[in-house]
Amino acid sequence: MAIKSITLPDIGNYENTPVIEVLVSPGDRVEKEDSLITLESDKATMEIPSPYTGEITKVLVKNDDNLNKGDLIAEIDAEEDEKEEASEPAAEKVQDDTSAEEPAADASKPEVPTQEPSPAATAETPAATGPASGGGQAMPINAQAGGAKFHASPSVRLFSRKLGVDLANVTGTGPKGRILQEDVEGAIKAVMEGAAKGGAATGAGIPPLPEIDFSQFGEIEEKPLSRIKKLSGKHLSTAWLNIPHVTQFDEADITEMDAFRKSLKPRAEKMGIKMTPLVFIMKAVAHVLGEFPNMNASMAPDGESLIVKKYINLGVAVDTPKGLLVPVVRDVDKKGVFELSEELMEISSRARDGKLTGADLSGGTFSISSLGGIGGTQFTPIVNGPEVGILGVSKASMQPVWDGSEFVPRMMLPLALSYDHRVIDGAEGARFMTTLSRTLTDLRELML
Ligand code: CAO
Repeated sequence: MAIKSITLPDIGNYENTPVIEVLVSPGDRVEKEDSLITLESDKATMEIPSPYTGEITKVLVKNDDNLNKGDLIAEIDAEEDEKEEASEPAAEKVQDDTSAEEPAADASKPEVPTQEPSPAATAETPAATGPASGGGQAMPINAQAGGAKFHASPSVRLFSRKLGVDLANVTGTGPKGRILQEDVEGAIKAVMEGAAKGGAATGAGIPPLPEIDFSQFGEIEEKPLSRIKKLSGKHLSTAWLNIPHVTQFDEADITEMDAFRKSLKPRAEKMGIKMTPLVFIMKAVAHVLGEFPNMNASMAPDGESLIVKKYINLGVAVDTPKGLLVPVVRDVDKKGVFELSEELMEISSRARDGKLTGADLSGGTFSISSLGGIGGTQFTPIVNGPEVGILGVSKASMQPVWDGSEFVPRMMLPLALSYDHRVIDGAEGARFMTTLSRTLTDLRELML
C-alpha cells in the first residue's frame, strides 16, 4: 500500500469546472474506476473515476469548488498491485452524461449538451422530496445509506435529482448494481402504486426507508413476519398515513372504582372470571361515547360526511404470540361488568389461540388498547381506522394528590386518547377525556 495523490485528468476544453457531488469520504474503500466526484459544466456533467484501488485517506475537494486539470482531488492508500496500471490516470475513462453505461468514447471532448440541471441539482441542496409529497426533505442525493454506495451515471443522477428521487433508495439492476434510468422510473412507479393501494410501507410522496445490508455491521438473522404481523402492520401504516392524529392525555382518579372492583373480585372468582379495571373502563367509554357521538363514527370514504353509528362495539387490542389482534365486544353499553369480563376473557383467549373469526374482528366503533397489566406511564395509540378514536390505558398507581389542603394518596390511571383531527376538534377531544375521567372517578355517572 502507498499513499497516492489523485488529480483531475484532462477532461477536455473545460476550465474552472464546478464540483457538484463528492461521492467518497475518508475511510471509503474504492475500486479502480469507481467514481470519486461529479463535475458539471454548462454543457455536461461527468464523473471522475479513481485511477487506483484502495482506501481514500483524504478528500481535498468539496461541492462548488472549481477544478482544472491537475488539481488535487483526493489521496488514496493505493494497493501495490494496482501501481503499474494506475500510474496513468485514465482520462479517457471520464464519463460524461451522454452515456449511462459506457465510458465516453473520447472524454476529452464531452461536447454533447445535457439538459439544464434543475435548481435542486446543486450539490449542497438536498434532493427534493418525493414525487408528490411537498413534505420533509429527503437525504442528500449523494448520501450513503448505511455505508452502501450507489453507482449511477451523471445522466441518471441528473434525472433522479429532477424528480426528487433519492438514489440511496433505488436498487440498481445494471452491471455491478449500477442504477439505470429505468430503475429510477421503477422506483417512482412502485411508490405511486403503493400509494394507490394504500400500501404498508409507502404513501404518496413518502420515500421508502433505505435498504441496508445490516450484515456488513455484524451477525444477523432474518426471521419471517407472522401473517398477523404483516396484516396488522399494513393496517397500522395505512391508518397512520391517512389519519391526522392528535393524542390527548389525562389521568383519572380511580380510587373508588378500584375499591369497588376489588369488592367484586370474590364474586367474579366464583363465576370463574377475572375482574380487571378494563371492564370498568369499557363501560365508562361506552357511556361517554353516547354523549360524544362523533367519536363513535367513521368518515365517509369521500371525506364529505360523517357516518355516526347508533351501536357501541368496542375493539379491544389483544397481545397474542403471533401479533396484535383487535377483537370486538358488541353492545358494551347494554352489558354489565360481569358479562363484559366473561366475554373479554373468552374472546382474548380465542385471539391467543388463533381461533377468531372474521365476524369477531369486524364491526368495531371505537377501540381500547390497554397496557395497564404490563406497565408504562403513557403511550400514543394509533387510531384503528376507519374508526375515529382509540383510548390508550396505562398502569394505574398510587400518587400523592393535593386535595386543596393536603396531599392524599389516590389511585391514578393514565389515559391517552388518539383521535382523527379531521373529525374531532381539540376542544371536543379534551371534553371527551374530561367526561371519561369524571365517569371513572365516580361510577354513579353511569346512571345519569
Ligand atoms: N392499571 C393497573 N393494573 C392493571 C391495569 C391498569 N390499567 N390493567 C390491568 N391491570 C392488572 C389487572 O387487574 C391484573 O391484575 P390482577 O390479576 O391482580 O387483578 C393484571 O394487571 C393483568 O391484567 P390482564 O392484562 O390480564 O387483563 P386486562 O383485562 O387488563 O387485559 C387484555 C386483557 C386482553 C387487553 C390484555 O391481556 C392484553 O392483551 N393487553 C395488551 C394489549 C396490547 O398489546 N395493546 C397494545 C396494542 S399496540 O398499540
